[in-house]
Amino acid sequence: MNMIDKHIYKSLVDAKKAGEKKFVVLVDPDKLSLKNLEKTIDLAAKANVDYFFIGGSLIVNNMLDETLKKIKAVAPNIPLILFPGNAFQLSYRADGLLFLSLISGRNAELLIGKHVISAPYLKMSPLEILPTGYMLIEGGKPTTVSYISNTSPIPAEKDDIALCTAIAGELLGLKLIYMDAGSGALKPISESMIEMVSGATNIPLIVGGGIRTPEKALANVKAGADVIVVGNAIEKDPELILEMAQAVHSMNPEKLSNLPYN
Ligand code: 1GP
Repeated sequence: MNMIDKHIYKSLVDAKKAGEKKFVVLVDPDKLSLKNLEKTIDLAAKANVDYFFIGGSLIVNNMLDETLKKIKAVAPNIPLILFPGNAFQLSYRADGLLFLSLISGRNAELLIGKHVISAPYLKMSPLEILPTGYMLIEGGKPTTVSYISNTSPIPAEKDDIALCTAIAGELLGLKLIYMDAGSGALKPISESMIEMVSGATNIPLIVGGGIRTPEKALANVKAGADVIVVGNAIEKDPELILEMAQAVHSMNPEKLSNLPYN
């Protein structure tokens, strides 16, 4: 039986209200060896990671289902959220799905086109659908996502464009904003951009791309990010999960007193 309560969005909104920060480990089923996957799941369970995002721009093998099965077996209490790189990356073994609209771009297919194709499947599916305004921010090198999506990211210094894009996303009724510098970004998103966007919107703000240290993760949550996503750095060094999760959770009200990152 699935042990996850299907209330991912409610838990995100409640956490935001309470000033609680969430830490997400991104797993790209194509990149992780089975050995590293097992280690990553073990460490994530120990570190009280809040969610797994599962996805990648180019999942080319049949590892998606296998990965989901494996995580469910070892860490059944951590919700699994699909972060699909394309409309084929669907599995009912997950708990939720980021229904991404690429609002930083002007590619109609990724704003609404693919959604129309996948809508009837998603409507029937048991997955919790999380409508997400996805914003690519320039991160110092061209990313697979900007190449595949045929869109330009928002320039890293243009805080005002990010701000207006996020506000538009919220006004359109999207439930989450995900600002992403892209996997392995050389420059993660600046704290000033995070601060501006989070100050002007009320929906949970997810930030990822190129976050490599617990210090940067902490700086981002202090700037107003509600959810921090790390993939690449953890693929390289799974042990980082413990420090990263601790840094992000050190902001949480009940844990303020005894953690090293205050
Ligand atoms: C990418 O935001 C995620 O879409 C995570 O980025 O792999 O660089 O941590 P990293």
